[in-house]
Amino acid sequence: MKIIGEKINGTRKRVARAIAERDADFIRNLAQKQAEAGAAWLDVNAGTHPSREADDLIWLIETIQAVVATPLCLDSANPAALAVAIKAVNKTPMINSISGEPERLAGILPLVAEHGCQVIALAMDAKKIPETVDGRVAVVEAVLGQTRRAGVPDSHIYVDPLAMTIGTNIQSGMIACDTIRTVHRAYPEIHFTVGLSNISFGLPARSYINRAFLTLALAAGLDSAILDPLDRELGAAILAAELVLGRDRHCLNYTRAYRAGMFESTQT
Ligand code: THG
Repeated sequence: MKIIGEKINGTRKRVARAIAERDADFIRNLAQKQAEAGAAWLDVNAGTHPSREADDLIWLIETIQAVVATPLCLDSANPAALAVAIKAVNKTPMINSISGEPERLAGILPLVAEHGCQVIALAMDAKKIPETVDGRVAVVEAVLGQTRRAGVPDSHIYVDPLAMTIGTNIQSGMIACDTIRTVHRAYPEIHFTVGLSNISFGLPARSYINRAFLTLALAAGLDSAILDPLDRELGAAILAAELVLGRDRHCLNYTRAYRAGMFESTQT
């Protein structure tokens, strides 16, 4: 499974401060730590200041690229900010995200097609996030109709079924898993991702819930996730789940991680 490192996110207080103060050391450290921990992409979210978002994104991108070569996942719903940010990246980025919302599709899909980006497609439209699996699958199918028409290959799409907190809907975990399973069967080339920690929002001892959900979602077809790559317990749970699912040939990743000391009970 590929990890999208979540830590450079301006909705987190400490990161918001680092962005406001142009504290490059703090951002560089987050980038290096996540890259060393094996993140395949680093999510970059400048926070929610529309007037500053493009400038803040450019500063983040340049600061990160000065220390790591890991590709970036540009996390913004703002087409204008994304258009500017795409010009600042060294490697073709992943775009986070499009949805069934017509304005977002019209603004972002042409950028994705022009630059050959991978893109996260949320299972929601302008109205809302559908409550049922059938509703989410229908939104995904409509979005895939548009991405195909724009010439974006299915293999560049990462469908995010949207994990909503189980605290307000006890079925949330199964709705996300069944959405993945259904889309996976109909569109074998499509990838999947999920913002892992949403599932446990508002509940205690969240890490157990996150790990149980991740394991079940992996079995349904999940092949990437937005999470904290520095969480070693979570990393161990992922390795074990992939091993049991038959996705770790000769148990190589698991045994290598063991030998590297990954399973020793040290804190990150
Ligand atoms: N889907 C997609 N993109 C997303 C989300 C999604 N982007 C944003 C978010 N959801 C995923 N990213 C984060 C980033 C940080 C946290 C949660 C989700 C977070 N961090 C904790 C904190 O800030 O205190 C703890 C982590 C830490 O200790 O470092 O909560 O669903 N497509």
